[in-house]
Amino acid sequence: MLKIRAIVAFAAVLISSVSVTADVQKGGTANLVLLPKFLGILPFDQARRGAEEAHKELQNKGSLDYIGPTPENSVAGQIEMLTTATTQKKNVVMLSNNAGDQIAAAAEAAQAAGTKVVTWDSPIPSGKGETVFVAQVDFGSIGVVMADMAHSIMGGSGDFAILSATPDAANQNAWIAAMKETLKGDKYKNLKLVDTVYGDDQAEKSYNAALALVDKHKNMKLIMAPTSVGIVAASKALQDEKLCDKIKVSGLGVPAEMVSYTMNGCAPEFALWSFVDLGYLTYYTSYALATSAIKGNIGDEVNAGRMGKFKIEADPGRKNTKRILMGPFTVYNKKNVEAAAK
Ligand code: RAM
Repeated sequence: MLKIRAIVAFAAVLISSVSVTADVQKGGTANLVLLPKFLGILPFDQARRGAEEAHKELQNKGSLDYIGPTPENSVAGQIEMLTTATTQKKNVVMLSNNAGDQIAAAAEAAQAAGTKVVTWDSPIPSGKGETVFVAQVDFGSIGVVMADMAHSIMGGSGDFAILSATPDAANQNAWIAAMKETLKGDKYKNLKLVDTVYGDDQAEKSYNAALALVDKHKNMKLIMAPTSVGIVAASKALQDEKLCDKIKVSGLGVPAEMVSYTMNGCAPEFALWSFVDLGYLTYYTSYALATSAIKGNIGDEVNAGRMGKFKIEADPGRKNTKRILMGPFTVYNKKNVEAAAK
């Protein structure tokens, strides 16, 4: 009996190791482009680090380019760069979309010419021209996490406002919609969302937008910023104005950039996922597509090295689109932010 069990166990190990190596072959050739919303901020640099880690690990004989527009020229710049990558016959463009559906035509043209478009961080809302979206966390759950942070920071009642990124940003727009949905629940009935403004993921614009909110809404208790740029700018604005005892900040931010504001009470709670892992998983997915290990169909499995296996599934947040769900979320506060910031 023991012997049989041992044989069965051994066979299981064999089978699982066969499927591991069959999935993604190292040493292939895939020319990949990592195209964030724009260059110059920490989350996208972290995603690049993850992609480079995967690039080395897979011994890709092809190239990994990291390109992006400036924040000021993000929408037009991304469309132009996607079009250029298509002309250059790149295998996959890994896109964090800042252009809403304006980029769909360029993405469809890319697909028609043989360049796949894998989105990460921020999808193409309609899914047109998109092979699959690598979702950092479930977009619906971002709405719940933000509503819960607002609820706990404001003690269950009060006015608050949103300081978002750009008005076109597909990810922020989806998260704001998800939060509004969550706010309909009884638990949140005393929370009042009084305004939504945009700082375009630019530090100075976001800083000024935060100050304008303060001037306009005298009873505002919280600024919710679902952007790593906006949350830092709002925290700094309130700190500079010595308003942190009256108005708090929350949202999505990078621990290394938020640690001082969390420790001094300006931003008691915020959340994020790992952008390094997001870059790594996106790279594995794109490499698997480029080397034909997967086709990009629902049910296809990506064997993503140190992160394990991920399945392509229907994206519950967008009609007729596909996603790979990464996760998890981490909520940061005084207890864990210092360790995460190191
Ligand atoms: C900014 C960008 C990015 C978003 C984070 C939370 O860095 O807008 O797309 O995911 O904030």
